[in-house]
Amino acid sequence: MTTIERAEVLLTSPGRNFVTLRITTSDGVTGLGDATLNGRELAVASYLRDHVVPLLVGRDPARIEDLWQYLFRGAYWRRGPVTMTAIAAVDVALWDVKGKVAGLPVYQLLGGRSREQVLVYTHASGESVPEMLEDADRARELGYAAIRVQAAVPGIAGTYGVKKNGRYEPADHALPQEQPWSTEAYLAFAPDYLRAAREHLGAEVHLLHDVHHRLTPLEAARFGRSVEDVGLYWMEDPTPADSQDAFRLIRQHTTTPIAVGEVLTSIWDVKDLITEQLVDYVRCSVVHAGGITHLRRIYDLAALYNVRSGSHGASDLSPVTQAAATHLATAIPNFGIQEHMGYPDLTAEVFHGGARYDGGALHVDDVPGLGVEYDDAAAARFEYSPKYLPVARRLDGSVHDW
Ligand code: CS2
Ligand code: MG
Repeated sequence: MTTIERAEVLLTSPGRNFVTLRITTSDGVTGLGDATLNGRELAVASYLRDHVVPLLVGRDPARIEDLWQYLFRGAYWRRGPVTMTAIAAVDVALWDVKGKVAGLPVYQLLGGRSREQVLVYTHASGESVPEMLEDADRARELGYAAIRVQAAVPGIAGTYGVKKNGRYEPADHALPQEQPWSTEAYLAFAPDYLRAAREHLGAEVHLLHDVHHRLTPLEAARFGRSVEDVGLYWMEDPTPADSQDAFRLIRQHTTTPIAVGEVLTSIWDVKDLITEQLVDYVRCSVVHAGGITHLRRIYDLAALYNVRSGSHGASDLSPVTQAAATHLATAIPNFGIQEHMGYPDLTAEVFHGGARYDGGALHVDDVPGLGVEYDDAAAARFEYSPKYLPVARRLDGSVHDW
């Protein structure tokens, strides 16, 4: 019987930190899984190295579902981003192995093509509205039909989502950077710049906006109503999703579509959002929601309630996740849109292949598995060092959701 012979936890930092799990079978077949949890990478690396890898060696790599159940139910302590990211890394690596053994791309194992390509959206931002609009024009020139727009709020240094020197990387400090936040200033400013973006880009471009957990349910309801004329594709994370109930209030007051889920890591965390149709898109990701096996379950539940996928795909989700997400998005019936920020140039020195961007969409080729290869020699050149996401503080000094 073929067994799992080795499982390596690989840390590297080609332009940004990534954690990758590589599983090698007794037949010499390898599979990759992304284990990157931005700002908490070492927690997942240890969970894998110290508590999962010793349980994997000697097991049958073909038994993906059984291993998922074993790692989820067998841990006793379940759910949460660290556990579900570790399980995801194993799951995705085993789907990669299964595809290579079968000689099929992973999307074929998931039911085959439902679409020719995977529509994506990218980020446009600016320290000022003109700068944001210029960035959006650059995105249009690159072929994007869907653009997330974010502008710095005057007087609020370091507003969420605004690029620095042409790149957006929030986890860029050795300790959490404290950023000021003013809901009043944001609410007084954002609707106007979203309207300016719609006027500048025209009606045919999908416009998205990430509120990033900053508003109370009532503030989010009012915000959603105030921008209904903009015709957003979605407003994302309008309020923290710790309580799914919070979205009932928002839903009662606005028809602006809602997308939630990038920080939610299991079907139980989004069950009510889906079954009560409190959201229009679920943003859970392959890397943080238990892998292809679990995310497929989330999107199958969503399909029953006319909720579509809108998976998280920021640059802190590695090219392994982007490939796996594109395979899944190629196959599922209720695909909506996939986030695509691209990566620092150095990242491609370590991760070869995977999903390919072209003309506003991601594509996967018909190579067995996920189609990503990991270059150890290159990875060794980029040493991991801890980096943290910012912490937000209101103007009175109290902590706010970042
Ligand atoms: C953001 C992310 O892409 C998004 O929608 O919410 O940039 C998020 O802030 C980071 O992935 C956190 O690591
Ligand atoms: Mg987001």
